[in-house]
Amino acid sequence: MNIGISCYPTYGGSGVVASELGKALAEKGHRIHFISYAMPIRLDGYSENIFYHEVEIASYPLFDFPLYTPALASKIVEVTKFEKLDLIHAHYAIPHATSAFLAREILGTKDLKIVTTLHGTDITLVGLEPSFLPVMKFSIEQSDGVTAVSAFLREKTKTNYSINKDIRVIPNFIDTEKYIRTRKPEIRRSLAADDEKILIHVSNFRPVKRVPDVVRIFAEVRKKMRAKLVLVGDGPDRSSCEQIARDLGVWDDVRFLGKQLELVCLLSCADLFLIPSQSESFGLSALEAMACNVPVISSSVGGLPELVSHGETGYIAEIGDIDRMAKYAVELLNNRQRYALFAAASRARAVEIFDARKIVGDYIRYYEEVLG
Ligand code: GMT
Repeated sequence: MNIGISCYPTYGGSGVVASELGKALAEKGHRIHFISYAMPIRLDGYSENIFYHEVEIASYPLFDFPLYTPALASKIVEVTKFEKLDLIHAHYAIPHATSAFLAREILGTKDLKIVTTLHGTDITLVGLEPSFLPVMKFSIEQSDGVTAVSAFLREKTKTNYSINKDIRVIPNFIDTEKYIRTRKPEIRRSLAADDEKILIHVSNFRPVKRVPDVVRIFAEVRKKMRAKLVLVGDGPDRSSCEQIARDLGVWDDVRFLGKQLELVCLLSCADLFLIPSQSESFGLSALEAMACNVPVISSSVGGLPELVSHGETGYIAEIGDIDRMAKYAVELLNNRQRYALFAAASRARAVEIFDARKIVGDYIRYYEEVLG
């Protein structure tokens, strides 16, 4: 197949999923054309089947804002004409599905099929803005195929936008051969002493992730045991988290590592992953941890209960219930036997349900269905 993929190229999970899917499809011999305003960060290395088409956004004194949606549509038109795309896969509905629809109208053909994957805040937050909602609903309804990364997100889409269309749940995935725990004693030693546990969190530090809760949970855990907290990523809440760590007297035990590309070595040193989000349609970072044998403590929102199996691969608590999450963490870290079971079950769940080989196959079958 000749497949166009439009996505955000930055650190967000939707760009990661789009890039990993494209790479896996290219390995199977499909020709993949990424269309975006910058090179997706995970598109490292050369592949004869991967092509990147950059969207140029013209500026003009009259334009107060960059006009990305029409620029992307024009690029999709160009790539479809010259590369004979069978299908365009839009990751994160705004504006990718809208630009794809516009491109298809301009081309005047029904031969270019549109598959839209809903990722999270495109449905739960941004799309609900009155200034976007009608366009979102329309773009989803006009797509030939729609997938959601969790059953939670499918239901939210149907109820919030009154959409009756069939939405297929295809969960996020991970390459469990790449995401595998590897002993890294020198890195572990740089993060914590031998008798200390390591708790880890990875995110873009946006308010929706509730990273301040991560620091507060850690401060409670720290009262009961020797431990370090490793925070990976950066974003608007980083400064307040640094302040909270100082206020709670745990500054010396928290490592702010900022953005990191290589996560496996860090996850391989960790004992527990914390994800107390306010909203989370899937939680890709938690899956990455599970694949590296790291149990997860999460909030009970969105798609997290579809990923974390309570009492088997981790624990789930209400949003903001810092005491309970800290209690779960201490209990698990202090129970060597139960911990070993949870760590093994985390890896097993990642491999059995969310492995790339299985899920990429689900996408290919879905494309074939849409192409008829
Ligand atoms: O919505 C966001 O925070 C950004 C979005 C993205 O595009 O990066 O993340 C969402 O998509 C990820 C990949 O499917 C999911 O793992 C995240 O759970 C989801 N984020 C939220 O729902 C908050």
